[in-house]
Amino acid sequence: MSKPVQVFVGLGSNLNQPVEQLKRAVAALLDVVDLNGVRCSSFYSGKPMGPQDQPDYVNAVVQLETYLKPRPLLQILQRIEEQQGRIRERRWGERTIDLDLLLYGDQCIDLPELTVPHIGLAERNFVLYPLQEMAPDLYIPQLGALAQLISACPRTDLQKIKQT
Ligand code: ROI
Repeated sequence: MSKPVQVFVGLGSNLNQPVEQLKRAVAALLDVVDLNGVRCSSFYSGKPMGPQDQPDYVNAVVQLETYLKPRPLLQILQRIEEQQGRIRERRWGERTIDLDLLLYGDQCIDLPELTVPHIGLAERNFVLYPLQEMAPDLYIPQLGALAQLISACPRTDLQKIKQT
């Protein structure tokens, strides 16, 4: 085996105790033998992107290393969503837990079930700011330097949550 791929996963929840949902998802990722060096950003709270008649979100980004190919990795993320009883009522609506494969090394992936870099990444402050905390010098394929994207994406209402 050559080198593991560096992966970033976005976590989001706005139902059923979002902070606990995120903690559970991080614990589940730490438990997967094929995922190494799992570390999580701070948790952030913010207003929903999309319909405003839903609770605020809690978001974070996890960085990890793996030799898994994108599809098996995606299946692991989906299994964790299912284990946490993922509810998704409507498009762009409330959800118990979302695990989005944001970045897979420097690869661009365009499959029916998976687009990497994740669609909308450049407009989502709740992804960019936690990413900056983890990897300030990151370069995002097709989109450019993270620092550049951050400078074009206002932080607005995004707040770091104090963690105990
Ligand atoms: N808005 C925020 N703030 N955080 C999310 O994780 C999130 N996820 C989504 C939509 C509905 C687009 N809005 C969000 O899927």
